[in-house]
Amino acid sequence: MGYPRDLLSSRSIIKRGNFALIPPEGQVKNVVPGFENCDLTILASPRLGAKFVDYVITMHEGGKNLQGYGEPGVETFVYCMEGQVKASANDEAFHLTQGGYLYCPSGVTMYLENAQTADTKLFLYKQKYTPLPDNSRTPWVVSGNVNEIAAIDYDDMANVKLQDLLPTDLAFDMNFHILAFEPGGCHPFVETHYQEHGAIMLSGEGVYNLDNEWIPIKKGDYLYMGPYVPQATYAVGREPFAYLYSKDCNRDASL
Ligand code: UGY
Ligand code: MN
Repeated sequence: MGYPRDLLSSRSIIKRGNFALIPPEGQVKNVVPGFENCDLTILASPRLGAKFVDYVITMHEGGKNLQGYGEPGVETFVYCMEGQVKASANDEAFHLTQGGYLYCPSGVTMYLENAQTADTKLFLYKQKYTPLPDNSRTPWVVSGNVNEIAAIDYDDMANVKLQDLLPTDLAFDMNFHILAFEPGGCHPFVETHYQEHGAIMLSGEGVYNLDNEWIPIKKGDYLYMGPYVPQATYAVGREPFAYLYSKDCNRDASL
């Protein structure tokens, strides 16, 4: 990096509690104990108004967290964007390649280790788990790969596909999804909802409406969408505009 080649400028937009765009160019490295040989950036967090914490991590050769990630009462999720990682939980190993993911419920520690000499890129998440009021069901460890999950038409539109990564079971208080829009595809309406999202753009380009501002977004960008922020997108460019995002679910609003 060093001296800038032009006037300093940024595509970042930060509106705490409402929405935020954090493009890769502005991201800085954070040290988080337990992660070794990793470039890690904390994205959304309670400081931004989110109830969860999202990170992007580049694991270099030998990159790992063998001290364990997770804490009591907290659920965690990791998604492999590029490369391959050996993940483990409850003494079970999961070899995650591009599109692979692992969810660990509260009480289960996640261990991560780069499984190649080249860099591996991960998206990581944690949130305090909200149990069911009667504690009748609790979530379990889930692993899979989005390349093996059926993509269904989103709201009867053949040019927009949705994938659900976690079970649609009341035990889970959140889910991860991938939405993929063919160029020209769009949301059926501008959503305004109670739930919040953290979203990492996996491919393509779109123009995103956030609180009625139209903002160009592309692969690598991160979006935080707070509760009730109006949101929708039109996909542009030449390849599908796809993003991985979290959404809270299955729980009543608390007073
Ligand atoms: O599930 C959702 O709320 C999703 N359609 N939101 C979004 O893409 N911004
Ligand atoms: Mn939404």
